[in-house]
Amino acid sequence: MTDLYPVPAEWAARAKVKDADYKALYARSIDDAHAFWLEQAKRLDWVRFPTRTNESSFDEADFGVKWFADGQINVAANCLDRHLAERGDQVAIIWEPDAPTDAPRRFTYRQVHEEVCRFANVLKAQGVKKGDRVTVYLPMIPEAAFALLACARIGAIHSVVFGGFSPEALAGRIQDCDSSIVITADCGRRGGKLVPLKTNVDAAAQHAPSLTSVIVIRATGAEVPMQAGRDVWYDEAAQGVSADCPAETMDAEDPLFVLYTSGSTGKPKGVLHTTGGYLLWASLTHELCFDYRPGQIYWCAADIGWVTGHSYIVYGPLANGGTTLMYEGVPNWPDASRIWQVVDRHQVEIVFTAPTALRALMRDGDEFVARTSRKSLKLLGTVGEPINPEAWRWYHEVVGEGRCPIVDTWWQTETGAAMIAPLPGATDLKPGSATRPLFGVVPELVDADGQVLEGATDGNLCITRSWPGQMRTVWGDHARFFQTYFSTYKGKYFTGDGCRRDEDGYYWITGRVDDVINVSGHRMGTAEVESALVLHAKVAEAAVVGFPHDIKGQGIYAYVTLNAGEEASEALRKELRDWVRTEIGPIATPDAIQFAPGLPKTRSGKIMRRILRKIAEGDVSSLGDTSTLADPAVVDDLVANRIKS
Ligand code: 6R9
Repeated sequence: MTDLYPVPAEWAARAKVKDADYKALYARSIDDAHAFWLEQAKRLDWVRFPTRTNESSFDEADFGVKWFADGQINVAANCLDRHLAERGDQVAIIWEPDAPTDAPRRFTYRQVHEEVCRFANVLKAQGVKKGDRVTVYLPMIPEAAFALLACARIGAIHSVVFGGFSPEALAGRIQDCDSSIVITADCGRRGGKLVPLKTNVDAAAQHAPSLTSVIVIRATGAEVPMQAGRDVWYDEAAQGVSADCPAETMDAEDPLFVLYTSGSTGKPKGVLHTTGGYLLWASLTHELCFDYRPGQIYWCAADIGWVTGHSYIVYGPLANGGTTLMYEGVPNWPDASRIWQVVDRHQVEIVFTAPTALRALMRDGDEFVARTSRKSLKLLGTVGEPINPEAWRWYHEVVGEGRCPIVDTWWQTETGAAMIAPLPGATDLKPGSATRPLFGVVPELVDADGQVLEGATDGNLCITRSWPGQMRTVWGDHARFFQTYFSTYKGKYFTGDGCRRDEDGYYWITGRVDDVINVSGHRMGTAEVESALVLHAKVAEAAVVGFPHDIKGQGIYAYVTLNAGEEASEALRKELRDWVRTEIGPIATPDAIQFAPGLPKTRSGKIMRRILRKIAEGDVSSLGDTSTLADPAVVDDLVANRIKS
C-alpha cells in the first residue's frame, strides 16, 4: 500500500493546470504535436516565429535532434528585455550571501538588464565573438547569472564548471571545448570558508594552453596574483563600458551552452544545448511544475555549476518574469536552520532542493526547522536523485506543515529540464514517485533485450520521441552522442536509469543501471574515479562502485590493487583519498578504499562489477554465479576484508 496525497482542494481550484487539463493537453502534445508545440512557442518572444517544430530522428540513418529550426530568437532578450516594459522595477534576482550577518542584494529587471549588457560589452572587448566558448568558474554570486546571460546576449557558448572542481578537472573542460577565456572570482565563499578559485585557474592554465584571457570578479577582496596580459579585473574592465548592447539574433538551433557531465565510460561529456527548444522547455516546465506566477519569490537551492542551476535559477524563472533567489552558501551553515531562515527572511513561496540536503537536515533534528516560521511556503520541490519516502514525508510534514505539495522532478543534464514530475493542481502525489510524464514526453520501459514492457512493471527507462529541451550532441563527438544514448535500444533515447511503473501509470525511478553513481545528487562516473586512482604511482588497478549511503544516497567504494612491493597502510589510504580530491574534486572522494590483492575477473579479463557491488553493499550471502571467474579465491579475500560502513 502506498499513501496517496490527493491534490488539495485549494490547489485544484486555483492551479493553472488541473487534472482534466493535464490529460487533455498531454494527449494533444502527443496526437497533435506540431500544432501543440507551435502554440507553446508563443510563450517566447521570437525575432522570427518558427513554422517548423520537431524534426528529430533517433534512427541511425537520419539521426539528429532539431526543433523550431527556422525560428530566430535571443535567450537574454527573452529573460530580460521583454519584461522591462511591464516589470522593469520588479526584483529579478535576490542574492543571499554566505554569512547571514551580511546584507542580501536585490536587482530589478532593469538593473540585471544593465549589468548583463555591460558584461556582454566587456566580453566583446576581450575579443569574444558569437560561437566562442566561454568557461565560467564562479561562486554563487549575482555575476554568475550576469555572465551566463551576457554570453547568451552575444551568442557566445558558456561552459560552466562547478567551483568545487579541481584545477585538473577545470583544465580538461577548458581544453575539451577549446575555450580561450575563463570568467572567475578572486575567491568564493561557502560555509564560512574561502574557495581559492583564481588560484585554481592559475593551476589549470598550466594544462590548458588554449587559455589566453581570464576575467576576475572581485567577490571577496582576497589578494590574488594577476598575470599581466592575461588577467583583468572585471570592475576595471567594466569601467566606462557602455550599458547598451543589442541582443544578437540567433537561430533556434544555435548552441547556447555546453555543460560537462559524467557518463559510464571515460572522460566527462560536453552536453550541448541549443537556443529555442531549450529555453522553451526550461520556461514551460518551470511554470507548470511550480504553478509559477510572477511576483512569487522562488528559490532553487542548486549551484549554477549543475544543470539545475542553469534551468531553474537562471533561464526558466527569468524567462517567466519571476523573482529568483540565489544563495551563496550551504544548507547547514551556520546551522541546520539556515535554509528556513532564508525562507523567512525573503518570504520565499517555492523552495526547490535535493533529497541529500533534506536527509542531512532531517538527521540534525526537527528543532532547527521548528524555530522558523515558514508561513510563506506554498510548494516544495526536489531534484537530483530518488527521494526516499521518509525524507519526502519529513519535507511534507515538518517543513511544509502538511500544506505544500511536493514536486519531485525527474530529469537529467541531457534532458535540459524536468521530464517526469507532478503538476501541483493536477497530480495526486505518492511519496518517492516522480509521478507522470510532462507534455510531449513518452517514457517506455524495456527489458535488457529491449523488449517493451507494458503495464505495471520494472524496466530500463527510455524516451521514445524527442522533446524541445533534449541535448543536441556531445561537444566535438557526435558519434559518441549516438553511441551513448541511442545504440543500446534501437530508435529510443536510453536514460541510464532503472524505473518501475505502477498500476496507476506512475513512474518510480530506482537509480542508475549503468556505471554512474549519484553522490549527493551529483553524477560521478566510476570510470573517472578509477582513472584518477590508477594515475597514482603506487596503484596498479582500481575498480569503483556505489554503495547505499544514509545521507549522500550513494557513497563511493574503491577497490585498489597496489603495484608489487607497495604496502597497504592507513597513510596510503588517506593519500589516495587526497589524491582523488585533487584530481577531480571533493565530491569524488572515495568513502571507502579496500586494498585488494586481486579483482574478480572473467577469463576474458572483464572485472565483475556485480560482485564488487554486492560486497560493497554488504550483501555477501548472495554473490550469484561466480563460476565464470578466472580465480574464484579472489572473492573470499574481498569478502573477508570488506570495509563496513
Ligand atoms: C537534474 C539532474 C541525472 C540523474 C538521473 C537520475 C537522477 C535526477 C531525479 C533522479 C530520481 C529524481 N535523478 N532527478 N532520480 N528522482 N527526481 O539531477 O541532472 O546531474 O544529469 O543527474 O540523476 O539517476 O539520471 P544530472
